[in-house]
Amino acid sequence: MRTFRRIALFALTALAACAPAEDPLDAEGIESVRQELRASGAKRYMVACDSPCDESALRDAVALRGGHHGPMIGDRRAVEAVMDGPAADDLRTAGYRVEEDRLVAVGNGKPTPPPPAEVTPWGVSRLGAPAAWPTTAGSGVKVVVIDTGKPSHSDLAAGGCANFTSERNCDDNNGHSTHVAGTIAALDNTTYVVGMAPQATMAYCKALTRNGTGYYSWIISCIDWARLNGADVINMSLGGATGSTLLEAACDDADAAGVLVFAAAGNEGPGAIGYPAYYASVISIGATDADDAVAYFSDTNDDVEFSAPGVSILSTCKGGGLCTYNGTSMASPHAAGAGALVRSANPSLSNDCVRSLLRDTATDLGPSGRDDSYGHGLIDADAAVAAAATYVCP
Ligand SMILES: [Ca+2]
Ligand SMILES: [Ca+2]
Repeated sequence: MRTFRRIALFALTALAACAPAEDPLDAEGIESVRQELRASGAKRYMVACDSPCDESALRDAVALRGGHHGPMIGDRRAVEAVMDGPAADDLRTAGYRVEEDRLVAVGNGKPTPPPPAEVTPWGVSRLGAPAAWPTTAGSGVKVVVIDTGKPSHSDLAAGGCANFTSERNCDDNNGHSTHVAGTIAALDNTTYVVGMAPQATMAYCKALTRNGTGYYSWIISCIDWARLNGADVINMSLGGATGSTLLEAACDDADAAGVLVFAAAGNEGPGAIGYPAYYASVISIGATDADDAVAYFSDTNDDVEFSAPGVSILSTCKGGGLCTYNGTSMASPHAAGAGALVRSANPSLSNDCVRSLLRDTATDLGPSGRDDSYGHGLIDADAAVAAAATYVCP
């Protein structure tokens, strides 16, 4: 049994937040059995029986035919099973009801074809990025996205990638990283969308697998990789509810090395805390909507530093096209993009100085001054870039 804690991405697949169900067959001991069975052409099935059949009889029936059974399904007289076709047929012959267990996908949005002309997403406009582009669009700044891997999309420049997950390659097979990357740096090229800092150099570190989860150890490896490979900015649209001294140390080291570290505040709502966002060395970003209201899911706590758009965010979609996501996962890359613009406008500013500049230029919202929902307010990329060249650090 693994004892590592898992960390999850902070995109909501729908506005109704719901915890993803644990895959009941996903225990590591079972995984190797599944792989063997799959190698022999086995599939997932649901095997049901009628009264008076009981659970143990059902499991025995599967095991007797060389299959591997999982837990009971809901309140059914049915069990999950992995087995080959002849075993399934044999169970049917013996009177069991056998169905193939197929995948259901979340409604993250179907890719849509490119709009007739390039769209500037509302969040990019709201933070004033287009007004900053005559000064800088992020050139010379390297942003590392620690997420589900390297996108493949015509509206994103190619970037390097390191993979610390158990998956074989660095590709984004989830879609979360692709969406996050588009908000930071979708190209200014007349198609699809444009990101906050379209001339920033992008790189990717894969710390989350196709189902959007990964171990703290993988995140830590990615933070260190980014620091040791010339990152100026890190975006982590992910988090877990438990702290880790190793995770905090990795964030502290990145900050000390001059890497601006942005993270999603979290999607657990008022009073909740997510890590790594909660660490002092990490800039915690909450989510707002098009009316500048705090998103209901956005974590509010004494560490939220800024807010940025995170509701109905249009960006690049895995497989091509565009799709709309919600979450503090979408707010953090807006802020990271703004951070890239500021760093590009004046590379000599220290991290503390950049944070101070972002604070001094933010649009205060809600109660006057810093509050636990908006932090210091909505980031204003235009004002921050305009002030960067001559900013006097406090
Ligand atoms: Ca574009
Ligand atoms: Ca305020």
